[in-house]
Amino acid sequence: MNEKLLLEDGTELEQVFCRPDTLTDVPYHYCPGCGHSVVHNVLMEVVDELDIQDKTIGVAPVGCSVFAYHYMNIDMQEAAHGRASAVATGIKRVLPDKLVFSYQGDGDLAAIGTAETIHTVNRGENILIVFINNGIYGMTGGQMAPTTLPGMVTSTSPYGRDVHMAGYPLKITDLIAQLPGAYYVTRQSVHNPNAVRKLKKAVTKAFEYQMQNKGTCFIEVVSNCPSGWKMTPVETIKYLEEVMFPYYPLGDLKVPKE
Ligand SMILES: Cc1ncc(C[n+]2csc(CCOP(=O)(O)OP(=O)(O)O)c2C)c(N)n1
Ligand code: SF4
Repeated sequence: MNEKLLLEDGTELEQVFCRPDTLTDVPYHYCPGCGHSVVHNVLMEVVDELDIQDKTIGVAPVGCSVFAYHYMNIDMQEAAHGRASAVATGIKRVLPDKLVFSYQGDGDLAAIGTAETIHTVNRGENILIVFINNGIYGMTGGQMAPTTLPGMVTSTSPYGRDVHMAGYPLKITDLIAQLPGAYYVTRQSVHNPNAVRKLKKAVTKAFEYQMQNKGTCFIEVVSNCPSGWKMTPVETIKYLEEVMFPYYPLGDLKVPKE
């Protein structure tokens, strides 16, 4: 980055963006407009900029991002559904000098993995947990997740989520922020360039805190699932702004005191 590009006519251009070395050349399998790919880019740009490619270990979930290890050019470990934060705990304890993160969807982290998530944060494990909340089980056909909004239509709630039958959406990030082991908890998104920049800052901070052994950093990204929501990518952005963000407000939930 910040290299000069010389055009054929002699014009010099400053290069302000390039594909980070930390992303492989493998094309993403994600649906068009899906937030997963943008979050992958952000994570790897930060790893690139902090020059930590050789010491970062990611833990991939089960869900649409199950193949994250194909794209992130770092050491990666696959975890069973919901167990990514427990696997990340093991890796970090054995290799404390490495920077470890788990990457998990809402079905993975807030349904089957609820216990692992809460206990990992409660122990204050010195890892980063990246939580992609698209309000649905994307990979398996768009079923209702704990995070599905009231009235939201999914393949298992065709008349909309009925809270009297299925309960209320689980704001697991709000719970996490109450735990003493949580050092930095924030809710971000990738629905526009400004949001992407904010997410990048949050990821950078989280890795820096991990270098200082501060405890668990938890970043929720309120994301979209055009296929599961049965919307165009543009329609999902409107839905995020008008429906998802009022329920899952963006911003920091817990910031370090200093
Ligand atoms: C133990 C176990 N239970 C259930 C499944 C089936 N399964 C695979 S992915 C998934 C849900 C994924 O949804 P989410 O974590 O929200 O990620 P997304 O696909 O939306 O990114 C489920 C239920 C599984 N693979 N293993
Ligand atoms: S099903 Fe949804 S979460 Fe999965 S890749 Fe497609 S848009 Fe993304």
